[in-house]
Amino acid sequence: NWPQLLDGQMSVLKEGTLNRTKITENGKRLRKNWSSSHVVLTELLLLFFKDAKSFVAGISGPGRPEISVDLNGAVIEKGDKVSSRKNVYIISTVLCTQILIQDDCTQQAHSWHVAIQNAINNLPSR
Ligand code: I3P
Repeated sequence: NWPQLLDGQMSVLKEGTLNRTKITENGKRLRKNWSSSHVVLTELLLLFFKDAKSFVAGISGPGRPEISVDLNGAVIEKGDKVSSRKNVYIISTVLCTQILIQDDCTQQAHSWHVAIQNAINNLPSR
């Protein structure tokens, strides 16, 4: 199992494999490009790594995340309307970036939804 602390700063709340695609970046629509990703949820960030190996390599080292989502002000909702896939959730950030996450296993997808929503609800107030 992974260390409790990531670079001594962030606790890992949940991690595992999910399909993901970015559909909007800074308000600009992107072409969907689904791929499998090693996803790491921390108290403040949702991180998407190429694979588990690059997560182990260290967040600031060679294994830095491909996508880093700031959970502050972010919203997660069901994404059925934006994809033909099942169990899709859409995460929208303050800076108008949107990521879809998906898993064929309804249970898995649901547990990620719950975990991410909880992390958003539990963000330290400023
Ligand atoms: C897209 C690809 C995506 C699909 C998307 C297509 O085509 O098939 O998988 O999204 O549908 O446009 P292309 O490979 O040519 O870019 P979903 O799998 O999420 O349905 P969309 O245009 O309705 O978003």
